[in-house]
Amino acid sequence: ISLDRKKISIIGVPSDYGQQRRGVDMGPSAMRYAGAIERLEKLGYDVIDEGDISVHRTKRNKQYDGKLLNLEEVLEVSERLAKKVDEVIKQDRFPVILGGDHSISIGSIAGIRKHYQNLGIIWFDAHTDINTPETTPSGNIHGMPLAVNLGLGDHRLISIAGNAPKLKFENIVFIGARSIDEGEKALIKEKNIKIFTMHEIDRMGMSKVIEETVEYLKARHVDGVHMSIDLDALDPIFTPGVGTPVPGGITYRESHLAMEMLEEAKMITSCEFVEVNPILDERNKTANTAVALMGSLLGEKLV
Ligand code: 6HN
Ligand code: MN
Ligand code: MN
Ligand code: MN
Repeated sequence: ISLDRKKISIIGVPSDYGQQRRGVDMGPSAMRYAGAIERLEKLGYDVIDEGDISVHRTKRNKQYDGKLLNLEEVLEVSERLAKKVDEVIKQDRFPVILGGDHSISIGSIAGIRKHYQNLGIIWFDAHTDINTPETTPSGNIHGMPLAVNLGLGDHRLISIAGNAPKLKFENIVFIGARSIDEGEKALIKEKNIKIFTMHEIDRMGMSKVIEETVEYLKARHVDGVHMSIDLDALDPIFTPGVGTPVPGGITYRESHLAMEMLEEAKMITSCEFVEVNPILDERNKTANTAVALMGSLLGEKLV
């Protein structure tokens, strides 16, 4: 799939089942309202808004299955999303996925992975979302999508769209992390996963961080790269509308530079924008930032 073909499909995933704060299910609406489709059309893309994956709103939050909150609902959404993403890529269109909380990555990566043998992942996030049912402090599945895609965790989650692990530890790059649970730290160290925490961003600058990210993934010979951005990667000053804000994050300009450099690298083959919660936001600031980043990632220039 190549962005040169100028065909994009927007897929909304109005799910808040991966965590316990209401409102993140309205993220896709907030990003559409912030002008996502018009912004991409202005760049010359043929944009199809595929609408939202259907998410049932019947049961809520109370039923734990072991330590996995809303497991049945997350499974259902993930299966549907994986199928939709698969269809879109089959049509040779570039998927832009709008969340929803970060548990949606279970389905998006499961769908994307069918088209790549050696998929790379760039994960912008204050967190590392690599908890397992054993290490989770919360039971919230939005803290687990990478573990699931690596084949760790509940068997029903890891077998969405096929049993084989969807990702390799060495094909993941974390950028912006500053809140990592003990169990996650142990796994990141054990598997030697590439990570640029806020410390590295401070020391090296975002420019060098992205250069090294691109070099690293090229050296891994990835055949596609999925860019997943949790808006809590940015400092809450710029993106207050997120469920799990952590101070000391990426600045507005640093985030744009990252997107601009990834666009120049012509490496990204799918992307998603998650954890936008308009209920917690200030005048749709977080959705506006997400859509501006989308513009930069997909080729918008300052002049
Ligand atoms: N997110 N590490 C914490 C947990 O509950 O597992 C927070 C996860 C946040 C997840 O922001 O996508
Ligand atoms: Mn249902
Ligand atoms: Mn996060
Ligand atoms: Mn996340």
